[in-house]
Amino acid sequence: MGPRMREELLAFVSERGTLLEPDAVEFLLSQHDPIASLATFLRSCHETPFVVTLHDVVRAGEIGRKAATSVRIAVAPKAIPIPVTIPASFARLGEDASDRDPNVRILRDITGRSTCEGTLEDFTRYFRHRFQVLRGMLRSRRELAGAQEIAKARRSTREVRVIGIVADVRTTKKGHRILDLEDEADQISVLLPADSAIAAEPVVSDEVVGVVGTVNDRGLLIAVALLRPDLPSATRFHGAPGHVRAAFMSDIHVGSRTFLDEKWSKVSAWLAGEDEIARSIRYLVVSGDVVDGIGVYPRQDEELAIDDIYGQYEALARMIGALPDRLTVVMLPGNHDAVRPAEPQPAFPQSIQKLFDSSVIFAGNPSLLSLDGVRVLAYHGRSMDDLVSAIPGMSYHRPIDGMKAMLRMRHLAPIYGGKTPIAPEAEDHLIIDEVPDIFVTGHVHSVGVDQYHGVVLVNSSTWQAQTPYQKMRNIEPMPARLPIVDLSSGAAIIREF
Ligand code: D5M
Ligand code: FE
Ligand code: ZN
Repeated sequence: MGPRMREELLAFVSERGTLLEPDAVEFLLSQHDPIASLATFLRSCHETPFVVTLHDVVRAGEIGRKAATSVRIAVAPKAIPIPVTIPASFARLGEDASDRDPNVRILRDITGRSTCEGTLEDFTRYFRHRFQVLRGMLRSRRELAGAQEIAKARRSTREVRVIGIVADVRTTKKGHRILDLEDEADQISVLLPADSAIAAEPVVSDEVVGVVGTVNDRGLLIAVALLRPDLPSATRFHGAPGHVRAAFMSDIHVGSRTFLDEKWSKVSAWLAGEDEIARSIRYLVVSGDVVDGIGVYPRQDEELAIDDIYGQYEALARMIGALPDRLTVVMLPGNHDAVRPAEPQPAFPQSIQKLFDSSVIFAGNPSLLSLDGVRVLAYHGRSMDDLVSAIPGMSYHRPIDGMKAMLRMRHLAPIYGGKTPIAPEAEDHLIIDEVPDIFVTGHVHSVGVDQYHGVVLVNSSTWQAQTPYQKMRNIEPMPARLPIVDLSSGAAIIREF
């Protein structure tokens, strides 16, 4: 389908005051009548959604399963251009952000609260805490009411419900999946039959799941249902009064030769300019990898433009200092930054904080923030590397899928012992305990906005071009995109620079 159709489709979308996810655009353009397909979907909604996802349009009405499969294959491997259609209402409703005082609180992070020494007792205590909290969430699910301890369930001849942490997961030659589930006292092997839908469910090590099934005469639990803590089905977006916006960045990688300084100048000038949307942005959340760091990977020195760690933060401090005063910046570390690599990571040390204007607020990774009362869970996203390796079909190009998986598991970094180093703190700070209004990650150098059970999802792009390492691994970044979320409605847009 030609560029005319694309334009018409985007114009239609903008007229309706909604946005189309890039995958959804490509999908619709592969349909016989893209606008009619979209209109059918919109008619089926009670309210116009702020973003229409691939999932939405695939499910909508007459669109067959076959088409969905072929499109998934067609769009998966390459980066897709983001349509920069901004609904007129987004610009019109904006409120001047300089009219009110900023209201930022860090509700939760590890800074100053680390207790971990890495002893064996620390590990045991850490996993017990993870298990108990997530089991508590699972127990409140109707399907798992009355869940039994594994030791008791294994002797039952009736249908049982158990909750355990996944110690191992494997696939048999016949395509069955076997989970080894553990609770505090016992363990059991669970079979997800090859011919059932649950066998296709991705399960990862160290997540906590619930199983309904029957134990056979060999002590194997044959599952009929697999349950995750997940989010309640409809969470309400707790909007702030007034249409003030937050913008999201990450992975600036200052100090790298591939840092995109021209793109940075563009976004910086736009933020300081007269654009109505720019003027409505009050908060800028920066979710890690703010500089490229030193010695993060082998032979990094060959790719550095600034080879001094303080020099990198000083350059960043100048860039942040040049942003307009109405912006309150909240900054987290990532895996390239100068704090301990193990998660949860504390906020930057004083030696780095003092390089910045006093208006910058430093938080740990992850952290739960409140911006005008809107709860933002910000996490750099290192665990995406492990999810991409563990879950078939998961891709660096679709970080939103990984974020939804995290929400279903109610955990930011379920897999222990992979690429994501995790410090065994007394409590598991990587559990998604409270349901946020906005969930943001970075790290994968892609971009996306979506929602899941009422939570706005944001993946916050990068300001670094493709690195030689990413080229080798065929990771195509989508740099210089700025996701912006309206803190009153939860509506989200992506602005490209
Ligand atoms: O990560 C930027 C992107 O590059 C992200 O998609 C992960 C990928 N990446 C980087 N290093 C590795 C390693 N060692 N293994 C797998 N994937 C990797 P950043 O944190 O900016 O380096
Ligand atoms: Fe990065
Ligand atoms: Zn990173």
